[in-house]
Amino acid sequence: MIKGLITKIESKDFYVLTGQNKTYRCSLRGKFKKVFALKKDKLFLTDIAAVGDHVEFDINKNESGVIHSIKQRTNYLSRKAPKQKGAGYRGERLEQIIAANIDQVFVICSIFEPDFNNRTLDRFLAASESAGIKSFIVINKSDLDDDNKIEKWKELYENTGYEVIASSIITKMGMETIKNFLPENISLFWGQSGVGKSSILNVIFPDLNLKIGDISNYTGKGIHTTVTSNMIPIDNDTFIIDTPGVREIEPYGIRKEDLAHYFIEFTQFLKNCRYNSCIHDHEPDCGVITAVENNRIPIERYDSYLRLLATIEDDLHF
Ligand SMILES: Nc1nc2c(ncn2[C@@H]2O[C@H](COP(=O)(O)OP(=O)(O)O)[C@@H](O)[C@H]2O)c(=O)[nH]1
Ligand SMILES: [Mg+2]
Ligand SMILES: [Zn+2]
Repeated sequence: MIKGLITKIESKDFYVLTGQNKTYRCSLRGKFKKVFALKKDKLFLTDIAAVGDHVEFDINKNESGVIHSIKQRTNYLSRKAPKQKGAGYRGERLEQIIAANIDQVFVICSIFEPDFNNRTLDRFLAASESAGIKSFIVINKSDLDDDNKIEKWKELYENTGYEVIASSIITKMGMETIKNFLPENISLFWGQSGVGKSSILNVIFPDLNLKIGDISNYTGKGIHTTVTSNMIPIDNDTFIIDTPGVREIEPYGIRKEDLAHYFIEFTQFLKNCRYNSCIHDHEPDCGVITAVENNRIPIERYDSYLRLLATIEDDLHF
């Protein structure tokens, strides 16, 4: 039995990297047919093995492998699987795992092309928080920021407690800052298509040669490729994960009554709510609503919160 790390998944092929720096193409043993994950006391049907999973496998005569066991994850990042045409609402793969066992997430957005969208950013942040993973915000394409929009957003998010890095692959702004956070960590680069995730990684690690998306991709009209996250070893303790294009994500498995915990600056006000079951929507004597009125919580973040709250289905558990 050999130990390894899943670095890439293509359909039913799992690419597993060993300590000897060799990658084997593996399949999953038959027993891994369905896996139910427990998240916030509810069961969900979920992906069986993900990029970042530690596995044990055997090698066949033809040098391909069979995975026998998957080590328990310390954490994992996921989103609601996109609805598939023809599939029932409760169809399989309700949850799509982006990657497992991550130290930190860089949520990348751009100020222009595509336009900065704070609600989209907040969805990525809430998903990372619900997975219990530290996240950084990168606002890229600062070279296109003609009317200084980045400054306002940077200040807003810094006040909530996030580290915000303004960046550009043209002027190289922010590249050293991002690079300095990476050593000895497993770092995942997440965000909408076209914001510059792969471009930034190519600047920081010029040997990578990651594929750069066509600018038309973020309009959603481009061809949808089905590649998964791609984990790249930098050295023995440093890994980066580039993620494929998505237009939008919905966090998965978050209950209405828990959502406020994933808006980090809300948490200090929750004790002021009159009702334990408060979802900070319309309830009287709500600590969050009061904080919004007193400008202690930015209205932009509360607006994101309400919109996200409205997308959480009550029936999505069994
Ligand atoms: N002006 C400008 N364009 C950028 C910057 N970063 C990336 N791009 C462009 O944005 C497009 C999408 O980049 P890509 O790295 O593929 O984005 P990804 O989908 O997030 O990986 C490409 O045409 C890049 O050349 C930047 O800082 N400034
Ligand atoms: Mg990319
Ligand atoms: Zn409340």
